[in-house]
Amino acid sequence: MHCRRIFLLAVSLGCLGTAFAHGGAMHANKETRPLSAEEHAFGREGDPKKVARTVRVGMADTMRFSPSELTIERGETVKFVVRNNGKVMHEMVIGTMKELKEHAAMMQKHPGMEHDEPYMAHVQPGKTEVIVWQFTKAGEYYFGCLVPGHFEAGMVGQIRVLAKGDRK
Ligand SMILES: [Cu+2]
Repeated sequence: MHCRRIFLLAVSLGCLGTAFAHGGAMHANKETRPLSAEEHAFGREGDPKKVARTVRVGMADTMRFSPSELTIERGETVKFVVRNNGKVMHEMVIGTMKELKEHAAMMQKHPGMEHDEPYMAHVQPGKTEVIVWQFTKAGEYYFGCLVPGHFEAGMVGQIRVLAKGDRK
């Protein structure tokens, strides 16, 4: 259902032409539009004014994120500064493993598909993008690169969200 919504979004954006291609002009939108109030299993879009932590994430053509394991406290608003150190396009998409798997499968089927959501960053080689996300629920979540083939090659990391007091 989630993926279907993204797909419909992609189709409608497709009509606007290529200016909205992957990682392009949509980011201007992202900065000026109001915060999304949409609740996901893994939280909601974070308010840039309430960032509690900044986490730098690197992406490489070895199909790895670094770091690939993150521990976050429930309620924290995290600013991810995502840098692509490679020579090909990479993405960071936050989600549950089920969502990421479904979405990766869809990206394989429709490689040119355009998608953008507050929990994604599409990063051109040598560039840096930002995601601000608030993790409202404790649990095990993931972040993956959904450029076709990358997730399947192991380009995935884990985010553990701990309830206060859980940290060992
Ligand atoms: Cu990638």
